[in-house]
Amino acid sequence: MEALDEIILLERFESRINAGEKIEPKDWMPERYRKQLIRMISQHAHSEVVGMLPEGNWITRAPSLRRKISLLAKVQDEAGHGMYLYSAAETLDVDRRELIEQLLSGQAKYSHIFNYPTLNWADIGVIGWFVDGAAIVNQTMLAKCSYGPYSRANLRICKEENFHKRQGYEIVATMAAGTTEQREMVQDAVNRWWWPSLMMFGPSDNESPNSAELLRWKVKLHSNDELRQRFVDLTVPQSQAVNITLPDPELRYDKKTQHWNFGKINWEEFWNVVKGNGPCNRERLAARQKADDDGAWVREAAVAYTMKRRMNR
Ligand code: FAQ
Repeated sequence: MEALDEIILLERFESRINAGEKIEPKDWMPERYRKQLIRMISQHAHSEVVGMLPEGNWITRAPSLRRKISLLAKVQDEAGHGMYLYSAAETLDVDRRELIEQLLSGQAKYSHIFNYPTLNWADIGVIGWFVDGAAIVNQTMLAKCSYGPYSRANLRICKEENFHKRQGYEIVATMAAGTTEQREMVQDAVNRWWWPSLMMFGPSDNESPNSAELLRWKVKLHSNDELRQRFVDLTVPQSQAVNITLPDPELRYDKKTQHWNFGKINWEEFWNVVKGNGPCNRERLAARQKADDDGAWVREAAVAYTMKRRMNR
């Protein structure tokens, strides 16, 4: 009987998704859907929070007050995105503390891209252009996903990411039109960030174990490779507009498919970074651990304050 109920509930759930309805926290959902969402949303939240580190590193060295203000605002936005996303994950009956402990213990993943170093100011421009650009392509899709709280969080995030991308591209355009040294700095940053940015969309479709389930339940509406192609198609003309060369001799426009073909991605490098062996993995986790330790007294004070208020009621 229970199994039959489950089949009927699953059918109803899938027909709601196919009809374009949003699933809300109190609705019935299969356990796999809940687990997949917790995995993805928490990974996304951790990425936003860890993603503050490579850029935060340049706030004190921004070349002007105007640049400093916009970078500061961008990094603060990323903290905010982390908070929306942890809240969205909590609607699935999981505690944020548990998720943070998974990050600190190295059990939870976060985007591999944040394990690369930011070596000069041009990196800040290129991160906005490529990393936020890739994030927008991915999250514009996620803003239409089947889970209501995650969809709404992404809608808000995308609005802010658009500003991030523009501030990055404007830094790139300014430096690309500047002195020879500035142009060289941008080209060097582009050469280092291009391939890792393509990897942000995850492994190729035939190597992506989660995609089939996520596509079926409309958490993903496009595959990893489809989104990667969209990012390449959008970015090539932007690079041409600022006279910057993307480091791929195989980039060719295919008139028939109307897409830019690109060279082979080094998946060995990707998995190496995901497994914890990238240039900055240890540094990033140590920084998050320190932030967590330094904030312990704030959490304790907040709990004590709440308990005191409850006792006084
Ligand atoms: N890094 O089966 P799939 C941002 C893992 S936010 C590390 O294809 P899925 C904003 C994946 O978890 C950027 N691990 O996985 C910002 C899975 O392992 P698991 C983050 C990766 O979920 C900008 C395994 O590989 N965005 O940038 C990566 O179907 C600037 C097999 O892969 C999100 O998290 C990777 N790049 O597709 C902040 C968006 N790719 O968990 C600061 C939400 C894959 O089974 C500055 N997430 N893996 O052990 C997603 O859209 C998806 O989860 C994908 C991966 C597309 C990331």
